[in-house]
Amino acid sequence: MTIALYYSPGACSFAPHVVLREIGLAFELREFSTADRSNYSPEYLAINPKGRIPALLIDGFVLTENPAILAYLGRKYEAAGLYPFDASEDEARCLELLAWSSNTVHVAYAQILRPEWFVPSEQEYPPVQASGRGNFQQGLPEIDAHLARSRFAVGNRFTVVDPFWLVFFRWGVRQGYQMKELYPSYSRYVDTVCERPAVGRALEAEGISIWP
Ligand SMILES: N[C@@H](CCC(=O)N[C@@H](CS)C(=O)NCC(=O)O)C(=O)O
Repeated sequence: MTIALYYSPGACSFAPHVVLREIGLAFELREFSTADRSNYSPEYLAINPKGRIPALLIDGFVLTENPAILAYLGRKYEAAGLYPFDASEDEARCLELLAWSSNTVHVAYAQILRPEWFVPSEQEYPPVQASGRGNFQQGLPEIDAHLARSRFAVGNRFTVVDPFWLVFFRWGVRQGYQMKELYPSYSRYVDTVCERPAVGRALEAEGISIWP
């Protein structure tokens, strides 16, 4: 069975990358870097016509959209314990946080990095980016407050949501935010999550780090 993750170093594809390693699957990493726009190459568009990263290929089945990929992996490989089946409220929370992470926090960051997706003319980029920074900086304290009450995104267990939140933390560092001072609970949680061997291996494989 061929399992492949189409990723770009440091992109949101880092979340399913960690999940694949947590599950312990043998998989191929296929790099299509957003930095050089190879995610818009004909080769990648044949996999995902939207040109967005990530895409997951499992035995001929291609899946896109991070929340779908993360929930699918968590549910399909139930034994890894990355998806809460046992308590319906936990499962609902997991889906709620995947949706919010994708449609609110991730989109805020896209406003900063890719204003051209939101407005047609370059003159309009600065206000879109400013609004993105505002929106992103609303998401980060929400995560911090959540983690002041809860060990992981969903209660006491590491789930498919957590590697997604690790991505946002790293992006906050990249934006130059004083993450440790501003978001102490989020920072402590990231230290804990980074102790997981799967996270360390994924960082190494992508050639990235949380801190510069
Ligand atoms: N809704 C998509 C969004 C994916 C997305 O926008 N990914 C970024 C990387 S984090 C991307 O593909 N960017 C393309 C680019 O920057 O050209 C999802 O949840 O998977």
